[in-house]
Amino acid sequence: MKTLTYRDGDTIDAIGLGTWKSDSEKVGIAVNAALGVGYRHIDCAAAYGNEEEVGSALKKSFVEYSIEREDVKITSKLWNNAHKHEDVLPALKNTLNDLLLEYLDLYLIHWPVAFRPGLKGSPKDDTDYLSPKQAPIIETWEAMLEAKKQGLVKHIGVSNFSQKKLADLKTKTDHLPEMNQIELHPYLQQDELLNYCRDNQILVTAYSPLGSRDRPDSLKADNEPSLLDNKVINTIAVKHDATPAQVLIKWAVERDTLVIPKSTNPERIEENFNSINIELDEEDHSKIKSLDKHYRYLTGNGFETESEMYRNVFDE
Ligand code: NDP
Ligand code: 1BO
Repeated sequence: MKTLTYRDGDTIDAIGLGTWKSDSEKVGIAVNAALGVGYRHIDCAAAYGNEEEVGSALKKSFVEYSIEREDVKITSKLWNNAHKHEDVLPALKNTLNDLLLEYLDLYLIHWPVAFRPGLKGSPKDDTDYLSPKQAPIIETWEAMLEAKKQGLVKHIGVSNFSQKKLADLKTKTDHLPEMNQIELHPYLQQDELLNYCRDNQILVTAYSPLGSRDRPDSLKADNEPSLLDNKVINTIAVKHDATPAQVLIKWAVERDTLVIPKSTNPERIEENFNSINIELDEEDHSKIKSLDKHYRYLTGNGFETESEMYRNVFDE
């Protein structure tokens, strides 16, 4: 498996397993199947509500496949309701407890938006948020640095951060995030943000690489474009005797990003992992380049406030 390298020389496999929307009954099967076929990178989050099941599956699979803990890179994310400096370590410790782990390999600030501490579910109105003045992102970030100092996490980063938000953070700290996890696929290629991250030695993880078609309807637009049914992607798949999902995953890998397709189906989990074996050529890349339409499956609209407090999460 191709690996990407953090600033300190540590590495992480390019293809990982996503776990958002993987329901509690199925996520354990998915994690077990993934580790069985060779995945060594699992993407989790407190907000996915399934970390306990992921933790049990990790424990069982480590024994079943004789895998050492240090050979699997496990990511989790700080939810929006724990951005206050004093809430970060307790939230991380809950996640470690649920995942049955002593440490995480990577901990990310999930979104650049702060909810009222401990808020369950989605915000109903502006009173369910903390403004950037009440919960400055630099204070959240300093708590993430403290978590790393204490050895609870090996690497720290952010998710859903625009170039502007990264640049703002850069003016306030000498320790830039090591990772930015963002939506990336042929319809949303984000070359500028990718270049900024590269220039600042920030690794990038591509989420929703297959178009996230199992998202709840409330997060879907009418007539949204399908990546898996795209004609260009399907033609390239036929050319390489591969599947459309494999083309989308390998495209992300060949752009030197990490990629975390979600599946709870053991056959598709294996298919996705095997995408590493196909090789796209220049013509494929140039055809895929022309598909960019700046289309977001996850708009972030659900995190925008009526007031000016949080508007336009991605600064576009
Ligand atoms: P994906 O783009 O990975 O798509 C998942 C969907 O694709 C599911 O319906 C899955 O079905 C299906 N699928 C998986 N493999 C195949 C295949 N080979 N052929 C056809 N269909 C397939 O969506 P996600 O939005 O889940 O993104 C991936 C991961 O990224 C998340 O699970 C999460 O870990 C992370 N993420 C992070 C975000 C953040 O804010 N940081 C936001 C969104 C995602 P099935 O399970 O039945 O196989
Ligand atoms: C709002 C959904 C976040 C998935 O990571």
